[in-house]
Amino acid sequence: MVAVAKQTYAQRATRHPNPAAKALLETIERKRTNLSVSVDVTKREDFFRIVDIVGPYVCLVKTHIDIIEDFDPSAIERLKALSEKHDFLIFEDRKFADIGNTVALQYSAGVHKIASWSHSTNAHPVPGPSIISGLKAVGLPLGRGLLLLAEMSTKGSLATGSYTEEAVRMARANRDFVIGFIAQQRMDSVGLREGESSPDEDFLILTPGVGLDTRGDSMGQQYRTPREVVIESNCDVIIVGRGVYGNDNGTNAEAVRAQAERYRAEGWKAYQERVGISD
Ligand code: S5P
Repeated sequence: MVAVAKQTYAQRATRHPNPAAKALLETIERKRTNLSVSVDVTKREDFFRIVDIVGPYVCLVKTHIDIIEDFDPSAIERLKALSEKHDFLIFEDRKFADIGNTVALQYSAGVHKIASWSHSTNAHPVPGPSIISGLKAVGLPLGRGLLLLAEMSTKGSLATGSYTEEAVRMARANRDFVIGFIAQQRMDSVGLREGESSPDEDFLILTPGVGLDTRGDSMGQQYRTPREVVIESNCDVIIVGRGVYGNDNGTNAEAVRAQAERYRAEGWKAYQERVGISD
């Protein structure tokens, strides 16, 4: 069997059993982009302006819907319309971390009703497998997918070693719903017990902490380049926030567009080099 990291997105799409993962792999291949832009701004108009500019260059728009100050339900309709216009999927970066019953409510209800519009979301494995059961009860019937935070990009992260290994084991026990990890490297050989061989699985690795012009911020974030992430660490999707829209809420539309195109090109070139294909 060819290692997952050496397969093309198209090959992986044909075999993936989860509809959210399959759709993401197909979108990546169709649009030739493994870039996800994380749109972390607090005003609706800034949010939608950035999404409309970066839309053609991304496979996935990552949201923190709870930081939008002037949110109302029509914002979701507008986001869905842009997702259709530009052919991207939506990932609400909610980072659930509570007991099963609570996360099921947070995922399905409240102001944001995340499960009704977000193709994928993520959770910290810290509560143990019950967090997956809670989210799965809501998300699986809707064809959603879950990403577990197996590692973090921040300085001093506690998500290392046996914590990361247990996260991978939790995912392996729930392959119908857990589609991959937020992590800094591939997890294929992580968490295997002595004598266990690598199972036939395809977990997507989505990686934040990506930047071309700086190595970090003043609050513990650490950046690596798309090449480091995609070639050295074999990750699948690069997640870029401020590297694309800067520190001024993406006011300069042309600069945002140019950065989105730059990160898209870097991420795609690195992928092609990894799997050994050219145009
Ligand atoms: O380990 C992580 C996990 C996540 S999801 N490190 C991260 O930075 N993130 C998210 O990625 C973070 O919440 C933010 O939305 C984005 C990175 O933004 P940037 O502006 O630093 O690129």
